[in-house]
Amino acid sequence: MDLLQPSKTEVDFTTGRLSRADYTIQRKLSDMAAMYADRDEAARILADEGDRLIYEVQGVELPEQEGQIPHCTTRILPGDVGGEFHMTKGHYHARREQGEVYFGLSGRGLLLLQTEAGATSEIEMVAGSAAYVPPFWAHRTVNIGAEDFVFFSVWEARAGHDYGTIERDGFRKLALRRDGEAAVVDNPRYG
Ligand code: M6P
Ligand code: ZN
Repeated sequence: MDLLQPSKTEVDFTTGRLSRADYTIQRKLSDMAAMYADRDEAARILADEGDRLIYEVQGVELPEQEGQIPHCTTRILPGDVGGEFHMTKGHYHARREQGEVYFGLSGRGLLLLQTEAGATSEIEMVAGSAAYVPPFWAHRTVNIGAEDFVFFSVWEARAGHDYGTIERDGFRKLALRRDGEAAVVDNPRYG
């Protein structure tokens, strides 16, 4: 295990910008068009309006060693695709036995969780919400507000991201805009 020097990063709560980011990931609609329930609408947006930024992650990178604690911010832009709110790809941890903590910094979000055994859960998040993602729960975040939804995440370095399972099966629940509010409904195409 490497002996690292203590370090500090300033976090802008409104933008999620880190003063010292090792990496920035931008996910656009074209990166995840197939993940939205209404794929036709995703294709129409790409054709008629062009690509759009859905979310951005800035993080502190650490060696993938037991006990290292990577952390990052995520900023999800407001909006929807065919009524389905802008969201992250979502993932299980490659090491299922690793959990994670999310802390809301600004805006309004929904944390969708599910297990492979079929359990689901939704947690509303605002600035100040500390949400716990226990081991074995896949997690996806959704912006259900009119402003950017920004949160801070902390996990164990060996957790790893398993995107493939979600890319194949989707999420069991969808977060849809209904009468201006968020409604969580069953995904008819799950699995
Ligand atoms: C959170 C953490 C990150 C993750 C990010 C975006 O900040 O869980 O590890 O990368 O959300 O989510 P995803 O990787 O599912 O696109
Ligand atoms: Zn995670």
